[in-house]
Amino acid sequence: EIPTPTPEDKFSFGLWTVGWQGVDPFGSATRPQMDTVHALEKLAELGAYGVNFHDDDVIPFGSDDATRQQIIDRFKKGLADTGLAVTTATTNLFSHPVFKAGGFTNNDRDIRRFAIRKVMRNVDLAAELGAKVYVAWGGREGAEYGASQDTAVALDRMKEAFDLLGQYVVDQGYDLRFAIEPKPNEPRGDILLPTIGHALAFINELERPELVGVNPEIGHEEMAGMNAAAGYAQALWAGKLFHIDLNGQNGPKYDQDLRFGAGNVRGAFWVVDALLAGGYDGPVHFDFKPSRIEDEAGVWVSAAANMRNYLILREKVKAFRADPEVQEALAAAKLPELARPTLGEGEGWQGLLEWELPDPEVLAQQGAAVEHLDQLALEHLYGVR
Ligand code: GLO
Ligand code: NI
Ligand code: NI
Ligand code: NI
Repeated sequence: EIPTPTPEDKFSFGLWTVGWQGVDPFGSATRPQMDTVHALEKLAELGAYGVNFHDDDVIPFGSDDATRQQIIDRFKKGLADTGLAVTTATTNLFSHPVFKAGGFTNNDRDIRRFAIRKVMRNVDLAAELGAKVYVAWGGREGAEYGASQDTAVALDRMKEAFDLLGQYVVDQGYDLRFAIEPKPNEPRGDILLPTIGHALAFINELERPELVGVNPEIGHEEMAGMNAAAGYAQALWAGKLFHIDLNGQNGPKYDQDLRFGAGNVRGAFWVVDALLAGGYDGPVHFDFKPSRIEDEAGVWVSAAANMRNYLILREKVKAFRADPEVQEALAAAKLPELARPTLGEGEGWQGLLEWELPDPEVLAQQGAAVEHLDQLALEHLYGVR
C-alpha cells in the first residue's frame, strides 16, 4: 500500500507552481490568478508540510509599504491557519523588464545594486517567517552572444553579491543558508553556473562557502544531458545539498517542469535512491508546472501526484535495497569492494610498489555483473518483484 503524504514527509511546494497561469512564449494565461491563501489551504489539505515563494508571488512587484504589510499579515494568518511552514524563500530577479539582462551580473551597476536590495528585503521576510534556506536561481544571469558578457568578470560580480548577502545574514544574526539553483539555459541562451558542478566550484571561491550550497532541479540537469541522480549524490558527498527541486523532464528540450515521476521515470527512481542513500533530510520540494491545458481541478491532481509518486518510488527504492537477491547482485558486482580503500591501513605508495602485480589479461576477463543488477532494479520499478 502506498502511504498517504503527511507533514513528516516534509513535502513542500513553490507557490509559483500551483499558481502557474500557463503563460508560455506562444500563449497567454489559460488559468485565472490563484489566491495565495487558497493555495495554502489546498496544499495543507493534500498533506504538504511547507511552501516556498518568490517575493513577487506573494507581494506584487512595486507594492507600497502599507499594501505590502497588509499582504504579509494576511499571508501569515494563512500560514497559521493551515499550519504550513515556510521552508524556503527566493527572489524573482527575472520577470520585471529591469532584469532582462540579469540581476547580480547585469552590466549596469545600478541594476546590480537594485537586485541585491530586492534580495535583502526578501531575506528579511524569509528570516521572519522562519525559512532556513534561501534559494537563488540566476534566471537571467547569462547571455546569448560571446562578447555581450565577460564570463570571468560576471563571476566576480556574482561572487560579490553572494559575499555581500552572506555578510548580511551574519550581521543580522539570521539562521539562513543559501542554495544556488543551476540551470543550463532558458530563458537565456546560456546561463551562468549551468550545472551542479559549476555551482559547487563557484561556491568554493566564496568568502563564506559554508553558508552556500546547491538546489539542483532534476529537469535542469537533464536539459544539460546530465544524470540528475549522480549530481544529487555528488552534492550530498560535498555536504552541499541544501535543498532540492524535484520534477520531471524528457531529455534535453525546453524546461518541461512535469510533475515529479512523469518524464524520465527511471531517472526519478535513482534520484530517490540517491537522496535516501545520502541521508538528505531537507524539504522534499516540488518545482513543477501543472499542464497549461488543465483547469484548477487538474492543478490539484498534479500537485497530489508529485507527493504520491515520491512515496511510490520511495517504497520501490527501499524494497530494491532490501531484496536479498539485490544484495547478492551488489556483491557480485563488487560494490562492497569499492567501499574498501584502495590502499591497506598504513600502506603508502611504497606498499603499492612492493605489491606483486596481477596479470591484467586475467583481470580483464571478469564480467562486471551489472546486467543482472540493473534488471533487478527495473523489475522493482516495473512492479513485478
Ligand atoms: C526555473 C527555476 C525556478 C526556480 C525558482 C526558485 O526554471 O526552476 O522555478 O526554482 O525561481 O528560485
Ligand atoms: Ni526550473
Ligand atoms: Ni524546470
Ligand atoms: Ni527550480
